[in-house]
Amino acid sequence: LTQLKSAVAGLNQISENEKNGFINLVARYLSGEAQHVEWSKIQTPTDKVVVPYDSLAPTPDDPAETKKLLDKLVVLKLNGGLGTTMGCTGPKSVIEVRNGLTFLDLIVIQIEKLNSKYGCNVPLLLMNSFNTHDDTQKIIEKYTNSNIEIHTFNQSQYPRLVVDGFLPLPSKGNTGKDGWYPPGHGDVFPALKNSGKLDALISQGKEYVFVANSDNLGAVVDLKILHHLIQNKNGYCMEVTPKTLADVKGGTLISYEGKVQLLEIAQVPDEHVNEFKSIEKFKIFNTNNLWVNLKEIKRLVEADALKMEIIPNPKEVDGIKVLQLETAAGAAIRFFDHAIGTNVPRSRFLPVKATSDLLLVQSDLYTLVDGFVLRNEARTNPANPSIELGPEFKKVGNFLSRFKSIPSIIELNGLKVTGDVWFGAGIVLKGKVSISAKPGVKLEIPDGAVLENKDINGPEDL
Ligand code: UPG
Repeated sequence: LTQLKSAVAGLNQISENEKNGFINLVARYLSGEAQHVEWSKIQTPTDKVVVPYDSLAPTPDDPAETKKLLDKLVVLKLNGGLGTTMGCTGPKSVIEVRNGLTFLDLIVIQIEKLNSKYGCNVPLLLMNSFNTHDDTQKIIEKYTNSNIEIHTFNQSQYPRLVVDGFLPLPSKGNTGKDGWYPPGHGDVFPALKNSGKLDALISQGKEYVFVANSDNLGAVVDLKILHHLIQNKNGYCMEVTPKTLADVKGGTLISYEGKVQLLEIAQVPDEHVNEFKSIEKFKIFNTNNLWVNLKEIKRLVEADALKMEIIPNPKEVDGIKVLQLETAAGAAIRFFDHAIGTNVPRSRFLPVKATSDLLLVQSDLYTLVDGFVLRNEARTNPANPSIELGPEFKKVGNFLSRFKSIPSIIELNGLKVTGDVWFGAGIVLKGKVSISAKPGVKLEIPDGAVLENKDINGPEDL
């Protein structure tokens, strides 16, 4: 650690706060702080701890009261991540989701509508990383004349650690961006404080921050939750939602030693992983929609009390094995006073992680109203269709070029596409459809085709 400290001291690209934060994180990691939980102590949280959304008190009818509530709120979107899984080089939030509007556009429209409806001033904060700062800054210029305040701040920039010798990659001569990483969204709390934004917001009379992943289209301001938290003085609230087989890797909320706590798959002993993934024992998972009291954040950050579990993330840069240590914002729940979860409807979790999700939100399964992505009531099945697209569809650009128009999927249950497949306009998919092009053969689905419970392996099957 002494060697590491002196190497880090010489990194003049980062601030003293960042150097200290990094050294503390590595020291905690090396001390081998317990990451695993004692399985027998895990308890299912009661309805008092994970409050069903429907049992939250109704919001006040008086719009003036609503304005007062909203004036205590600030919305923060986690915007430090890149869109690499979807084949984009810049921030994920600039991907066009629907009608030519990006995640960021939709977020801004939603808050604009809220502010004009209630005459309130809910500001938008974007937490960027060194990876997303420049691009985001350029893009938000177009909102200068909107009726919302947009603030940005950067999260920390930490050096990647070379596994062999445990020294920072940048001090080994790697001077490019690859030498660094943003240490996970758990960094949001110290980053808010270090940027000066936390104190500024508190002095403006703001009380709560609503934190959400920028790619979750369902993460819109919810008055009922805000009202409940203010009434009950809850320091922290995590929105969870019933787990389906598609979410088995997500973190879950448990009661542990008298506290509510997030349990992530990384903390689960090997012999219990299957139990963790089952949807019988752990029925809910974290949407990462988090509501947090600003003064509580200040108190805990200043006391250096937010010691979230460290998630080691091994990577390789130019053939060198490196490690990045990260933390997650949801894991902070156990440090806050009167922390609760609330079990919300699935509509509050509509993430776009891959082009298969993009297919869902661009289709007739959803409509766009005032920046809100709403599910089409014509679909009777509460579950969304499962979509599996081959590697040819992985990048957003390739995905878009392969559809003349997005098919109608209201009555679809499952779609699997493999190989060089191209979709015409006005196609309707129903039931279970599998389309597979033979290697080296281009398979075109003609305009207007209606495919119901079909297995298509070539033009002869159409
Ligand atoms: N992000 C940052 N900084 C970072 C890392 C991520 O701002 O250093 C942002 C990222 O841009 C995205 C959000 O944080 O908007 C979430 O990151 P992502 O990698 O997409 O999600 P995970 O961290 O894998 O999972 C989070 C929670 C998990 C929850 C899941 C719901 O940790 O418990 O189930 O979100 O999607």
